[in-house]
Amino acid sequence: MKTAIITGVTGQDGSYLAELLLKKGYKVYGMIRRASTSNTSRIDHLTDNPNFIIRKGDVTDRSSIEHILLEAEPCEFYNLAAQSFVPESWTNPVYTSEVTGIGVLKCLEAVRYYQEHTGRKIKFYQAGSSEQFGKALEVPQNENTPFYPRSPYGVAKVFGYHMTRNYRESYNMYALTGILFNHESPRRGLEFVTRKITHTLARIANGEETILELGNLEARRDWGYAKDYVKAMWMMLQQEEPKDYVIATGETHSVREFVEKAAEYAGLGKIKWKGKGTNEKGYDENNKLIVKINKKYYRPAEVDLLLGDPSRAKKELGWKPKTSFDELVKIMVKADMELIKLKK
Ligand code: NAP
Ligand code: G4F
Repeated sequence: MKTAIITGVTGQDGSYLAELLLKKGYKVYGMIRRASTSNTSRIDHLTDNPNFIIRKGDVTDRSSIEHILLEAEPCEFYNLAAQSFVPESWTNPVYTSEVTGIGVLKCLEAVRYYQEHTGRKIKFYQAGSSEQFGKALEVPQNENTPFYPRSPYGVAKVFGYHMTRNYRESYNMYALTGILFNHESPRRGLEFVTRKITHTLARIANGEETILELGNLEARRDWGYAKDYVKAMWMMLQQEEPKDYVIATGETHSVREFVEKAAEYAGLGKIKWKGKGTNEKGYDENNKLIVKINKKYYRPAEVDLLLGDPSRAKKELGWKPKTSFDELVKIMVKADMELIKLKK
């Protein structure tokens, strides 16, 4: 039986990855951090599985990583833990660097030390991000595109990427970074733009909310489905040689397109836009105001356009995204409409 450790198991990706590995017959150790209120809603449905073991820990505390390594004796280690919300990284830049950047180094050091002292080998996955490309120097972005991060979060991810590559090259470790473009799902946190849109529009459609307030409608992202993307993480670690891979759909859409599509699926009809810039407003098919701009959601520095080129992953892993942009929006709106009805 293969054993894997997942840090960040309570997050969107961690929960889908745990499901995938358990289905494949793995024993999964999930690291969770102590919280004063429950943070396990995305994995509660897995806790009856005897092959799913939860251990307390924190990637800023190397000793906690070492304890889990000694107990689990894993063959794969997925580091998904991060302060992952970009705006928060301007509010708490040092904290973000400690968790999202130095946390990677602590995992790498703990794995290196464990390998040296036990003679066992571990395959290490680092959750990299398209935010590393930031103010992208070429379009589309692939594994050779230079990085130009635009936030403390992006900088921390670049640090994690370079550390992972350096541990691979210095210590001959099996360590790689998956450079994943935005991926979403009904389990996405409510502050990220896609889920904020689908959840708020579902509430508006159900008469529980009136307005969706957003920032930059023109930002473009390459959005995929999280379930497709965790499969790519696993596939990367099944290769003979460790290599970094871009995982993306190869399509880009604006926030505006996402809102328009989601409004249609939520039964609000085709949005009519009036006004310009921060005065722009969106009206539903009954001319009711449903979208407006709030300056507080603009960022100090924006990533305007992300578009990934997943050719290497397609060729070498045989991976390709299964879920289209339209399907993704539909899945998320449907899930939020059902959630709102359940709560009623
Ligand atoms: P997420 O939902 O925000 O989950 C982040 C996870 O990290 C949560 O389980 C969180 O625990 C945990 N965590 C935070 N600080 C920690 C610490 N100090 N020690 C241990 N665990 C900690 O993020 P996600 O969307 O699943 O993303 C997973 C990873 O992929 C992250 O590293 C993210 O930066 C990266 N990534 C995501 C995307 C995307 O589009 N989703 C794209 C590229 C890269 P709590 O539940 O207790 O907060
Ligand atoms: O959904 P977002 O907050 O995601 P962002 O910043 O692209 O980061 C996500 O994807 C990264 C991969 O590229 C991950 F590494 C990272 O951990 C995270 O998962 O914002 C997307 C875009 C931005 O351009 C933002 O300015 O949407 C724009 N936006 C417009 N109005 C908004 C809003 N974003 C948020 N969160 N909230 C708004 O009201």
